[in-house]
Amino acid sequence: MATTTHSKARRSAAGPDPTPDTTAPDNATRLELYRLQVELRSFEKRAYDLFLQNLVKGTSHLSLGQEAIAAAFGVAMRSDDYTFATYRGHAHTLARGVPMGPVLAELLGRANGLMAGKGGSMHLTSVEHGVMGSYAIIGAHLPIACGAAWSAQYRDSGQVAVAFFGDGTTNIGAFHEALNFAVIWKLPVVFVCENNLWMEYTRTTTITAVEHPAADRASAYGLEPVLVDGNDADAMHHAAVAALSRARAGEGPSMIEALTYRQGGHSRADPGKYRPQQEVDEWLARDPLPRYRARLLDAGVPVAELEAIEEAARQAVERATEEAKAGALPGPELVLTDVWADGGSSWRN
Ligand SMILES: Cc1ncc(C[n+]2csc(CCOP(=O)(O)OP(=O)(O)O)c2C)c(N)n1
Repeated sequence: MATTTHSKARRSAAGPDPTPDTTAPDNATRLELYRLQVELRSFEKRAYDLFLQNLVKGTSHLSLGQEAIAAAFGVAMRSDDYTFATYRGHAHTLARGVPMGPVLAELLGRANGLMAGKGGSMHLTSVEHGVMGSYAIIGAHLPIACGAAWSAQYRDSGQVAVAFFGDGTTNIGAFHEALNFAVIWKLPVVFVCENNLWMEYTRTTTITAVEHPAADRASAYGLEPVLVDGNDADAMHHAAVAALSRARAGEGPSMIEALTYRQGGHSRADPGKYRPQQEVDEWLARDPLPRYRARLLDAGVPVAELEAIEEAARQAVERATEEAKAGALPGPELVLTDVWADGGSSWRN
Protein backbone atom coordinates (compact mmCIF):
# COMPACT_ATOMS: atom_id res chain seq x y z
CA MET A 1 0.00 0.00 0.00
CA ALA A 2 1.32 3.42 -0.83
CA THR A 3 0.25 6.88 -1.78
CA THR A 4 -2.18 8.22 -4.31
CA THR A 5 -1.23 11.83 -4.88
CA HIS A 6 -3.18 14.51 -6.65
CA SER A 7 -1.23 14.05 -9.84
CA LYS A 8 -1.19 10.28 -9.70
CA ALA A 9 -4.79 9.71 -8.62
CA ARG A 10 -6.77 7.08 -10.43
CA ARG A 11 -9.88 5.15 -9.51
CA SER A 12 -11.10 1.59 -9.75
CA ALA A 13 -14.62 0.23 -9.33
CA ALA A 14 -13.81 -0.62 -5.71
CA GLY A 15 -12.70 2.92 -4.95
CA PRO A 16 -9.39 4.77 -5.11
CA ASP A 17 -6.55 2.59 -6.25
CA PRO A 18 -3.28 3.40 -4.50
CA THR A 19 -0.29 3.94 -6.75
CA PRO A 20 3.18 2.92 -5.51
CA ASP A 21 5.11 5.78 -3.96
CA THR A 22 8.65 5.88 -5.25
CA THR A 23 9.86 8.98 -3.45
CA ALA A 24 11.46 8.42 -0.06
CA PRO A 25 12.39 11.24 2.33
CA ASP A 26 16.09 11.93 2.90
CA ASN A 27 17.92 10.21 5.77
CA ALA A 28 17.67 13.10 8.25
CA THR A 29 13.91 13.31 7.69
CA ARG A 30 13.57 9.56 8.12
CA LEU A 31 15.43 9.61 11.42
CA GLU A 32 13.16 12.42 12.58
CA LEU A 33 10.12 10.37 11.54
CA TYR A 34 11.45 7.40 13.49
CA ARG A 35 12.27 9.53 16.56
CA LEU A 36 8.78 10.98 16.69
CA GLN A 37 7.07 7.63 16.22
CA VAL A 38 9.14 6.10 19.03
CA GLU A 39 8.39 9.03 21.33
CA LEU A 40 4.66 8.89 20.63
CA ARG A 41 4.59 5.13 21.20
CA SER A 42 6.64 5.32 24.42
CA PHE A 43 4.51 8.16 25.77
CA GLU A 44 1.20 6.40 25.17
CA LYS A 45 2.43 3.09 26.61
CA ARG A 46 3.35 4.99 29.75
CA ALA A 47 -0.03 6.76 29.75
CA TYR A 48 -1.69 3.34 29.64
CA ASP A 49 0.44 2.07 32.55
CA LEU A 50 -0.50 5.13 34.59
CA PHE A 51 -4.15 4.57 33.73
CA LEU A 52 -3.90 1.00 35.06
CA GLN A 53 -2.48 2.49 38.27
CA ASN A 54 -5.61 4.67 38.44
CA LEU A 55 -3.54 7.84 38.16
CA VAL A 56 -5.09 9.13 34.91
CA LYS A 57 -8.15 11.22 35.72
CA GLY A 58 -11.13 11.16 33.38
CA THR A 59 -11.20 9.24 30.15
CA SER A 60 -8.42 8.88 27.60
CA HIS A 61 -8.16 7.55 24.05
CA LEU A 62 -4.91 6.10 22.81
CA SER A 63 -3.70 6.06 19.22
CA LEU A 64 -1.22 3.20 19.58
CA GLY A 65 -0.71 1.86 16.05
CA GLN A 66 -1.61 5.17 14.38
CA GLU A 67 1.62 7.05 15.18
CA ALA A 68 2.96 7.30 11.60
CA ILE A 69 0.21 9.78 10.69
CA ALA A 70 0.81 12.32 13.45
CA ALA A 71 4.58 11.89 13.12
CA ALA A 72 4.53 12.53 9.36
CA PHE A 73 2.55 15.73 9.73
CA GLY A 74 4.63 16.80 12.74
CA VAL A 75 7.73 16.60 10.57
CA ALA A 76 6.16 18.11 7.44
CA MET A 77 4.28 21.05 8.99
CA ARG A 78 5.69 24.55 9.44
CA SER A 79 6.02 25.63 13.08
CA ASP A 80 3.29 28.26 12.68
CA ASP A 81 0.76 25.92 11.02
CA TYR A 82 -2.39 24.96 12.91
CA THR A 83 -3.37 21.52 14.21
CA PHE A 84 -6.94 20.57 15.10
CA ALA A 85 -7.17 17.21 16.86
CA THR A 86 -9.83 14.96 18.33
CA TYR A 87 -10.11 13.43 21.81
CA ARG A 88 -7.58 10.88 20.43
CA GLY A 89 -5.07 13.70 20.25
CA HIS A 90 -2.01 12.94 22.42
CA ALA A 91 0.13 12.11 19.38
CA HIS A 92 -0.96 15.11 17.32
CA THR A 93 -0.20 17.42 20.23
CA LEU A 94 3.24 15.96 20.99
CA ALA A 95 4.14 15.82 17.29
CA ARG A 96 3.97 19.64 17.17
CA GLY A 97 6.66 19.91 19.82
CA VAL A 98 4.55 20.25 22.96
CA PRO A 99 6.72 18.79 25.76
CA MET A 100 5.75 15.42 27.25
CA GLY A 101 5.80 16.57 30.90
CA PRO A 102 2.87 19.02 30.78
CA VAL A 103 0.85 16.65 28.58
CA LEU A 104 1.32 13.74 30.99
CA ALA A 105 0.62 16.02 33.98
CA GLU A 106 -2.60 17.06 32.26
CA LEU A 107 -3.68 13.43 31.97
CA LEU A 108 -3.02 13.10 35.69
CA GLY A 109 -5.11 16.22 36.42
CA ARG A 110 -2.19 18.10 37.99
CA ALA A 111 -1.67 21.85 38.31
CA ASN A 112 1.48 21.64 36.16
CA GLY A 113 -0.56 20.13 33.32
CA LEU A 114 -0.93 21.78 29.94
CA MET A 115 -4.39 23.08 30.91
CA ALA A 116 -3.59 23.31 34.64
CA GLY A 117 -5.22 19.91 35.07
CA LYS A 118 -8.69 21.14 34.12
CA GLY A 119 -8.98 19.81 30.57
CA GLY A 120 -7.64 16.29 30.80
CA SER A 121 -6.70 14.01 27.94
CA MET A 122 -9.51 15.14 25.63
CA HIS A 123 -8.84 18.89 25.63
CA LEU A 124 -5.13 19.30 24.95
CA THR A 125 -4.37 22.74 23.51
CA SER A 126 -1.18 24.75 23.07
CA VAL A 127 -1.66 27.86 20.97
CA GLU A 128 2.06 28.65 21.05
CA HIS A 129 2.73 25.34 19.28
CA GLY A 130 -0.16 25.82 16.83
CA VAL A 131 -2.20 23.13 18.58
CA MET A 132 -5.59 24.81 18.42
CA GLY A 133 -7.41 22.27 20.51
CA SER A 134 -8.57 18.70 20.84
CA TYR A 135 -12.30 18.30 20.34
CA ALA A 136 -14.58 15.72 21.98
CA ILE A 137 -17.60 16.43 19.77
CA ILE A 138 -16.86 14.54 16.62
CA GLY A 139 -16.59 16.70 13.52
CA ALA A 140 -16.88 19.95 15.51
CA HIS A 141 -13.34 21.01 14.71
CA LEU A 142 -13.57 20.70 10.94
CA PRO A 143 -15.47 23.97 10.38
CA ILE A 144 -13.25 25.60 13.02
CA ALA A 145 -10.16 24.50 11.07
CA CYS A 146 -11.75 26.16 8.03
CA GLY A 147 -12.02 29.35 10.10
CA ALA A 148 -8.32 29.22 10.97
CA ALA A 149 -7.47 28.57 7.32
CA TRP A 150 -9.69 31.45 6.24
CA SER A 151 -7.87 33.73 8.68
CA ALA A 152 -4.51 32.58 7.26
CA GLN A 153 -5.77 33.18 3.72
CA TYR A 154 -7.04 36.67 4.65
CA ARG A 155 -3.73 37.57 6.30
CA ASP A 156 -1.79 35.95 3.43
CA SER A 157 0.37 34.33 6.09
CA GLY A 158 1.09 31.08 4.26
CA GLN A 159 -0.10 29.05 7.25
CA VAL A 160 -2.06 25.84 6.76
CA ALA A 161 -4.66 24.30 9.08
CA VAL A 162 -4.65 20.52 9.43
CA ALA A 163 -7.64 18.71 10.91
CA PHE A 164 -7.35 15.07 12.01
CA PHE A 165 -10.47 12.96 12.50
CA GLY A 166 -11.74 9.38 12.36
CA ASP A 167 -13.67 7.41 9.78
CA GLY A 168 -16.91 7.60 11.79
CA THR A 169 -16.73 11.40 11.63
CA THR A 170 -17.36 11.32 7.89
CA ASN A 171 -21.04 10.60 8.58
CA ILE A 172 -21.46 13.83 10.57
CA GLY A 173 -22.94 16.88 8.84
CA ALA A 174 -20.06 19.14 9.90
CA PHE A 175 -17.65 17.02 7.80
CA HIS A 176 -19.62 17.75 4.62
CA GLU A 177 -20.25 21.40 5.47
CA ALA A 178 -16.57 21.99 6.18
CA LEU A 179 -15.46 20.31 2.96
CA ASN A 180 -17.85 22.24 0.78
CA PHE A 181 -16.92 25.53 2.41
CA ALA A 182 -13.19 24.79 2.13
CA VAL A 183 -13.42 24.00 -1.57
CA ILE A 184 -15.63 26.98 -2.46
CA TRP A 185 -13.27 29.36 -0.64
CA LYS A 186 -10.09 27.50 -1.73
CA LEU A 187 -8.95 27.42 1.88
CA PRO A 188 -5.46 26.30 2.94
CA VAL A 189 -6.75 23.37 4.98
CA VAL A 190 -5.85 19.67 4.96
CA PHE A 191 -8.43 17.15 6.16
CA VAL A 192 -6.86 13.93 7.43
CA CYS A 193 -9.19 11.00 7.98
CA GLU A 194 -7.50 8.33 10.10
CA ASN A 195 -9.50 5.32 8.97
CA ASN A 196 -8.94 2.80 11.78
CA LEU A 197 -12.00 0.84 10.61
CA TRP A 198 -13.97 1.28 13.86
CA MET A 199 -16.03 4.08 15.34
CA GLU A 200 -16.29 3.19 19.01
CA TYR A 201 -17.73 -0.35 18.88
CA THR A 202 -19.20 -0.24 15.36
CA ARG A 203 -17.44 -1.20 12.15
CA THR A 204 -17.70 1.94 10.01
CA THR A 205 -18.36 0.08 6.75
CA THR A 206 -21.57 -1.36 8.24
CA ILE A 207 -23.09 2.11 8.53
CA THR A 208 -21.44 3.87 5.58
CA ALA A 209 -22.48 3.86 1.92
CA VAL A 210 -18.94 3.61 0.54
CA GLU A 211 -15.88 1.51 1.38
CA HIS A 212 -13.47 4.40 1.83
CA PRO A 213 -15.45 6.94 3.83
CA ALA A 214 -13.27 9.96 2.99
CA ALA A 215 -11.55 9.12 -0.30
CA ASP A 216 -14.67 7.78 -2.01
CA ARG A 217 -16.50 11.00 -1.20
CA ALA A 218 -13.73 13.38 -2.29
CA SER A 219 -15.01 13.72 -5.84
CA ALA A 220 -18.37 14.97 -4.52
CA TYR A 221 -16.40 18.07 -3.48
CA GLY A 222 -14.23 18.30 -6.57
CA LEU A 223 -11.19 16.85 -4.78
CA GLU A 224 -8.93 14.05 -5.93
CA PRO A 225 -9.16 10.89 -3.82
CA VAL A 226 -6.00 10.45 -1.75
CA LEU A 227 -5.71 7.05 -0.12
CA VAL A 228 -2.54 6.37 1.84
CA ASP A 229 -1.09 3.55 3.92
CA GLY A 230 -1.33 5.30 7.29
CA ASN A 231 1.07 2.76 8.83
CA ASP A 232 3.86 3.81 6.49
CA ALA A 233 5.60 6.97 7.71
CA ASP A 234 7.30 7.58 4.34
CA ALA A 235 4.05 7.36 2.39
CA MET A 236 2.31 9.57 4.95
CA HIS A 237 5.13 12.12 4.83
CA HIS A 238 4.90 12.21 1.05
CA ALA A 239 1.14 12.81 1.19
CA ALA A 240 1.52 15.44 3.92
CA VAL A 241 4.16 17.40 1.98
CA ALA A 242 2.03 17.31 -1.19
CA ALA A 243 -1.13 18.53 0.59
CA LEU A 244 0.68 21.24 2.57
CA SER A 245 2.47 22.55 -0.54
CA ARG A 246 -0.78 22.60 -2.47
CA ALA A 247 -2.48 24.59 0.32
CA ARG A 248 0.46 27.04 0.61
CA ALA A 249 0.46 27.56 -3.16
CA GLY A 250 -3.14 28.78 -2.96
CA GLU A 251 -4.52 25.66 -4.65
CA GLY A 252 -6.98 24.94 -1.86
CA PRO A 253 -7.83 22.04 0.40
CA SER A 254 -6.92 18.35 0.27
CA MET A 255 -8.43 15.36 1.93
CA ILE A 256 -6.27 12.40 2.84
CA GLU A 257 -7.65 9.05 3.95
CA ALA A 258 -4.98 7.20 5.91
CA LEU A 259 -5.61 3.48 6.39
CA THR A 260 -4.59 2.42 9.87
CA TYR A 261 -5.72 0.56 12.98
CA ARG A 262 -5.96 1.35 16.67
CA GLN A 263 -4.19 -1.47 18.42
CA GLY A 264 -6.19 -1.08 21.63
CA GLY A 265 -9.80 -0.40 22.52
CA HIS A 266 -11.71 2.81 21.90
CA SER A 267 -11.02 4.37 25.29
CA ARG A 268 -9.83 3.65 28.81
CA ALA A 269 -10.43 0.05 29.79
CA ASP A 270 -12.21 -1.07 26.58
CA PRO A 271 -10.51 -4.36 25.65
CA GLY A 272 -11.84 -4.07 22.07
CA LYS A 273 -13.22 -7.63 22.11
CA TYR A 274 -15.81 -6.85 19.43
CA ARG A 275 -13.01 -7.01 16.83
CA PRO A 276 -12.10 -10.38 15.26
CA GLN A 277 -8.76 -11.62 16.61
CA GLN A 278 -7.56 -12.39 13.09
CA GLU A 279 -8.11 -8.76 12.11
CA VAL A 280 -6.20 -7.53 15.17
CA ASP A 281 -3.34 -9.94 14.44
CA GLU A 282 -3.13 -8.89 10.80
CA TRP A 283 -2.85 -5.25 11.74
CA LEU A 284 -0.35 -5.93 14.53
CA ALA A 285 1.81 -7.52 11.85
CA ARG A 286 1.65 -4.17 10.04
CA ASP A 287 2.66 -2.18 13.14
CA PRO A 288 4.25 1.03 11.78
CA LEU A 289 7.19 1.06 14.22
CA PRO A 290 8.97 -2.28 13.68
CA ARG A 291 8.22 -1.88 9.99
CA TYR A 292 9.92 1.51 9.82
CA ARG A 293 12.83 0.34 11.98
CA ALA A 294 13.45 -2.57 9.59
CA ARG A 295 13.31 -0.20 6.62
CA LEU A 296 15.92 2.11 8.16
CA LEU A 297 18.20 -0.83 8.92
CA ASP A 298 17.79 -2.03 5.33
CA ALA A 299 18.73 1.46 4.18
CA GLY A 300 22.00 1.17 6.09
CA VAL A 301 21.26 3.18 9.23
CA PRO A 302 23.44 1.71 12.03
CA VAL A 303 21.47 -0.12 14.71
CA ALA A 304 23.28 1.92 17.38
CA GLU A 305 21.73 5.08 15.96
CA LEU A 306 18.23 3.63 16.29
CA GLU A 307 18.95 2.32 19.78
CA ALA A 308 20.12 5.78 20.83
CA ILE A 309 16.81 7.24 19.64
CA GLU A 310 14.90 4.56 21.56
CA GLU A 311 16.92 5.12 24.75
CA ALA A 312 16.45 8.90 24.53
CA ALA A 313 12.67 8.41 24.20
CA ARG A 314 12.67 6.05 27.20
CA GLN A 315 14.51 8.62 29.29
CA ALA A 316 12.24 11.44 28.15
CA VAL A 317 9.18 9.45 29.23
CA GLU A 318 10.79 8.73 32.62
CA ARG A 319 11.49 12.43 33.15
CA ALA A 320 7.97 13.36 32.07
CA THR A 321 6.48 10.82 34.48
CA GLU A 322 8.49 12.19 37.40
CA GLU A 323 7.54 15.76 36.46
CA ALA A 324 3.85 14.86 36.15
CA LYS A 325 3.69 12.91 39.40
CA ALA A 326 5.43 15.72 41.27
CA GLY A 327 2.65 18.15 40.32
CA ALA A 328 0.10 19.25 42.92
CA LEU A 329 -3.63 18.89 42.42
CA PRO A 330 -5.08 22.23 41.24
CA GLY A 331 -6.40 24.30 44.14
CA PRO A 332 -9.44 26.62 44.10
CA GLU A 333 -7.36 29.50 42.67
CA LEU A 334 -6.80 27.42 39.51
CA VAL A 335 -10.04 25.48 39.40
CA LEU A 336 -12.15 28.64 39.37
CA THR A 337 -10.22 30.51 36.68
CA ASP A 338 -10.40 30.29 32.87
CA VAL A 339 -13.63 28.30 33.00
CA TRP A 340 -16.05 31.10 32.21
CA ALA A 341 -15.93 33.56 29.30
CA ASP A 342 -16.20 36.97 30.89
CA GLY A 343 -18.82 39.16 29.28
CA GLY A 344 -22.00 37.74 30.81
CA SER A 345 -25.23 38.54 29.04
CA SER A 346 -23.51 40.73 26.45
CA TRP A 347 -22.63 37.51 24.57
CA ARG A 348 -26.28 36.69 24.03
CA ASN A 349 -27.24 39.62 21.82
C1 LIG B 1 -21.44 14.56 17.74
C2 LIG B 1 -21.00 13.35 18.51
N1 LIG B 1 -21.74 12.22 18.43
C3 LIG B 1 -21.36 11.11 19.11
C4 LIG B 1 -20.25 11.13 19.92
C5 LIG B 1 -19.82 9.88 20.67
N2 LIG B 1 -18.61 9.35 20.08
C6 LIG B 1 -17.41 9.54 20.68
S1 LIG B 1 -16.18 8.84 19.81
C7 LIG B 1 -17.22 8.27 18.64
C8 LIG B 1 -16.68 7.45 17.49
C9 LIG B 1 -15.91 8.25 16.52
O1 LIG B 1 -15.27 7.39 15.61
P1 LIG B 1 -14.23 7.91 14.59
O2 LIG B 1 -14.65 9.22 14.02
O3 LIG B 1 -14.00 6.80 13.61
O4 LIG B 1 -12.91 8.20 15.43
P2 LIG B 1 -11.98 7.23 16.28
O5 LIG B 1 -12.55 7.19 17.68
O6 LIG B 1 -11.94 5.90 15.62
O7 LIG B 1 -10.65 7.89 16.30
C10 LIG B 1 -18.52 8.61 18.93
C11 LIG B 1 -19.70 8.23 18.09
C12 LIG B 1 -19.53 12.35 19.99
N3 LIG B 1 -18.43 12.45 20.75
N4 LIG B 1 -19.91 13.44 19.27
